[in-house]
Amino acid sequence: MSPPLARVARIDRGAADLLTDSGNCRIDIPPGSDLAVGDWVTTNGLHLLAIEPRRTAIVRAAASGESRAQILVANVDTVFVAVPAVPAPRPAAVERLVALAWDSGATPVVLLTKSDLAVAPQELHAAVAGSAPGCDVHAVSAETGDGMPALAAYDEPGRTLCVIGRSGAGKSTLANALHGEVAMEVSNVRRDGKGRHTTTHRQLIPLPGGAVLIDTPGLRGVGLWIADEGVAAAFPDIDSLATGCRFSDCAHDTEPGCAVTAAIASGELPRRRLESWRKLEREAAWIAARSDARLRKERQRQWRQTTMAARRSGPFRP
Ligand SMILES: Nc1nc2c(ncn2[C@@H]2O[C@H](COP(=O)(O)OP(=O)(O)OP(=O)(O)O)[C@@H](O)[C@H]2O)c(=O)[nH]1
Ligand SMILES: [Mg+2]
Ligand SMILES: [Zn+2]
Repeated sequence: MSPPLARVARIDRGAADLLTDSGNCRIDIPPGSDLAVGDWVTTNGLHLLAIEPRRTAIVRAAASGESRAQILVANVDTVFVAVPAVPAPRPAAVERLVALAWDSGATPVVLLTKSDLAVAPQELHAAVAGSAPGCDVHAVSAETGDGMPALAAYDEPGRTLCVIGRSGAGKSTLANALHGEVAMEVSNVRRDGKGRHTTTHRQLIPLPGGAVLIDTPGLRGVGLWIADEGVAAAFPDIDSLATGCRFSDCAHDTEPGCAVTAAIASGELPRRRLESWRKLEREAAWIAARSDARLRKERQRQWRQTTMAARRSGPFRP
């Protein structure tokens, strides 16, 4: 009989908290292990035996001087991209997080958090939706409860949710509201509107409907793994326009017969979208050039698997 699977809920230096069908436990992990929150593992009760293949992963690209990329969270189905209503979100920042979420292999859902603070809620909603074509967008306030019932639809057995966004976006407040009691510490944003990096570890939290949610520290932006696939998924408008360009390798710059620049000229596509796309494409190319081939292969395999994979059931089964 194969040993039962457990789910990694939290990792501290040298140890991991696991959720199992028969309660929680803590194991030692070997130095250099690339274990991540959300991983499914087998153990002998004390030590890690094996990590199950990951269906999806959010990855931090190797920083200079490091040889290996770091898996931040694993096996996520739905990524909540938390975008606070205040200060007014920058479209490029939303596009970047959405591309990152797609690239993980999961499906992004944009949450316009702190909706109680929005001055022009409808305009804000429309603007954010324009930066996330094809994604569901929900305005929510964890403070007043406004819009929160819509999120219950995501809390179903077997689903793994993850919330990402900059520090102070309200991720932990949202996690607590969904969990039903305080699981994560929360603190006020600074007077300049920036967060305080209150959450410093990733943590998997069970939700009442049978899903689990992974709360994460505020993203500082740079250094996260984005590849062509994620950028293409975040820009379906540009991707589909590009099929009408005369040249298949069109850079949508000064090429004749470019359907993308034509769409900008006609007002169909905001120029800003193309600029944002270009920036992310460059970033993806840069990451690909300096990443190791092994990880790149693993990511490609994950992409193929997730696009074909049927959802499995049971909160404590991969
Ligand atoms: N008005 C209002 N404030 C909120 C809401 N949600 C969160 N906040 C406030 O925003 C501040 C930051 O919230 P956190 O939940 O700590 O933000 P976070 O995204 O987890 O931040 P980090 O852990 O630093 O990444 C706190 O003062 C919260 O009370 C909301 O829906 N409405
Ligand atoms: Mg937090
Ligand atoms: Zn073109």
